[in-house]
Amino acid sequence: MSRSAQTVTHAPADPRPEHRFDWQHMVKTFLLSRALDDFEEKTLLPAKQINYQFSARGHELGQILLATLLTGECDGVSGYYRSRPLLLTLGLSVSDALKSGLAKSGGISDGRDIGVVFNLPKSTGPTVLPMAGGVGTQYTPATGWAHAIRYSSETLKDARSRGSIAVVLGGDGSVATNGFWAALNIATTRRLPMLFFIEDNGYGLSVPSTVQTPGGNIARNLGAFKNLHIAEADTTRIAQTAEAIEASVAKVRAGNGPALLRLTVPRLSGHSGQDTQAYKPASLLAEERANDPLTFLHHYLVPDRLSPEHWTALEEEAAEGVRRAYAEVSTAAEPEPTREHAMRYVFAHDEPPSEDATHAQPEPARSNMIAAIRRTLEYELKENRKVLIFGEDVGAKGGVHTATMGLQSAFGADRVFDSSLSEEGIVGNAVGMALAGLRPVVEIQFRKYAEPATEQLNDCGTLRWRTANRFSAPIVVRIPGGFSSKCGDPWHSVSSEVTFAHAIGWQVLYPSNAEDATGLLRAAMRSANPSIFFEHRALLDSPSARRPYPGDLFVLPFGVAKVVQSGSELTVVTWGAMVERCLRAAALTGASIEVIDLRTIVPWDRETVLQSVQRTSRCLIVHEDTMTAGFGAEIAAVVAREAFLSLDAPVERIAVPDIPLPYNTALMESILPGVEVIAEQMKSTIRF
Ligand SMILES: Cc1ncc(C[n+]2csc(CCOP(=O)(O)OP(=O)(O)O)c2C)c(N)n1
Repeated sequence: MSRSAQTVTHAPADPRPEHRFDWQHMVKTFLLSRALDDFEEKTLLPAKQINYQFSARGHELGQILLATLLTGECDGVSGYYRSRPLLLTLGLSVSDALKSGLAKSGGISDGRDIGVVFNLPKSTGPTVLPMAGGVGTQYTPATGWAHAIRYSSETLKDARSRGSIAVVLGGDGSVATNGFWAALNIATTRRLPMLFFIEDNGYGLSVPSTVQTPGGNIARNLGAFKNLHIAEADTTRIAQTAEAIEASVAKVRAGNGPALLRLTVPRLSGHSGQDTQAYKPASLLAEERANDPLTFLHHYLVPDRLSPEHWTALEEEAAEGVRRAYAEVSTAAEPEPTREHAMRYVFAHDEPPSEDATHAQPEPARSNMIAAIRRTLEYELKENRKVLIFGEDVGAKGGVHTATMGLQSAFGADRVFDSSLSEEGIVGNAVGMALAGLRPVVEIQFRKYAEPATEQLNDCGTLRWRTANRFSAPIVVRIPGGFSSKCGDPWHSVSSEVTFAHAIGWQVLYPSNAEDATGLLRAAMRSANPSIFFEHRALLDSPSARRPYPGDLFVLPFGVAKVVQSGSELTVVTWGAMVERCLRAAALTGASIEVIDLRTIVPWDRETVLQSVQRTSRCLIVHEDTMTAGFGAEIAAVVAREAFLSLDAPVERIAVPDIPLPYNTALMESILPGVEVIAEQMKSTIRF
């Protein structure tokens, strides 16, 4: 028997599972969802009261059946813009649904996000993870939730999470995304309790599903995928659909690893309110209308289980419920969201560390930076069982930079482990874990290789804001980068910390020595906000970055620069590997030069920089990132504006020109800010 024949299950034709479902309740929710779509499509959209409308018309049945089966205390669902029927079943109120579309205060996001991008926090029962606008982004966070369920139940012995599952909903277009494949790999290789719930309406916007996966059927194509239970159902067949959903949920709940269920559904409206569906032939539109699951549900229940009068009464009740909620929402003295309010919730406020914690308790011997990082990770792993560390090669090998050497054998493979080679997977997985309350610390092997994770990183940064403080994912992403002591190259030596400064919601930490690395990493691992922790490759074992290990309790505050050398003639602002070069350059000039190590890029210490410039009247910024729109440009703009009257010379910048770092070592050094070049610029700025 072929593998696909073994794993693809077609549910029996008509087992009539009527006793297991509260059909009347389901009809109510179905009709409510229809009434909401009707009201939006026929009233609010033409009146331009809402700007986005993504009708769930045609998708309701499967979602409602699924939602009624999410009975695990720690179940988590990651949905997308067509998932409103599921949310209505799980407790989203009609007025919150309407408020979200109308961009009113309250609702799901306080007018911040488009109406159908939902979330639903729950202290018990199914949580709906924050959705996002990007197709495919819903997948990898769901793997993190599934992983957290298993970790909580098996390692932390939390009885609440036992038997809980993660579910991710997606359309047939979404199966072409990187996120889908990253999540599928993670879920199947780790055999996670996760259900992929694919609602195949035959189109991704205007593109047919045959363009998304060969033959247009992802379930059939995945027949040979190991560790994946596969099922299919057609939502015009009510009993078959109910059976297939029930069986898939049960399979995952029983701990048999992940499952993928493909439901065939019609899309009965355009992709969104603006879409006329001109790309669909009239015969297909007619066929879709004929395949409306609501008609089939009616046949299935009326008159045997529900009288025609009862059905009609439920229809009227649903329409009336929507009208009533709209009347309340539109007339309520609900304040419009304000600008002041919209400025909140990018970051949570972390309590500053205690005075004691910021004082180093130095050991006699000096430690290099990588050993300091390893010790910090080790201590935090010991202190907090919610800390997990993963990434490429961080397990048995201990990381290509050795930051996690020995940690897997000390703490076990459930705490420190290798990930698949997918940066989107690593970050999205971490986001889901953090949403579930764990404290993941992930390693991206080299700065450039964070690029595949860009979407997950950006969405993680805006998560607290988008959900108006309902959710956050405080992950730590360790990223080695910059030139190495031996050579550079375009792949392993990228800096580009400014990219993360520009991404909203990230703390960006860039230590120049072992002591600061310890204090900043520990602070990041305890922060309520996500952090990028930049590890400069040339500093990991450089003598200049060695410091006595400052102790297991040492923590540094963010946004507090260090004046590493005081001076009165020039302020130099720098960070990372340039700190030491600037100190050497300053020594060559014989002038009195203040050197400030910024230590954290977001937040950055404006006060220390501005106070220094006000005294010295001159400012030079030195960084390794490329010149154009490097972070130096931001500092220069602030200094030019805020210290304008104090300046006796133009604010100067030295940075790498706008080219990648070359491999040839001498060539690389000619590109990097060199000690002599820095010294010359220092002298000329002082002379100006
Ligand atoms: C990454 C990304 N690319 C493109 C889009 C624009 N877009 C929004 S929905 C959509 C089609 C998605 O189709 P599918 O996943 O099948 O879901 P359906 O709308 O059919 O339910 C596209 C192209 C997007 N939101 N995100």
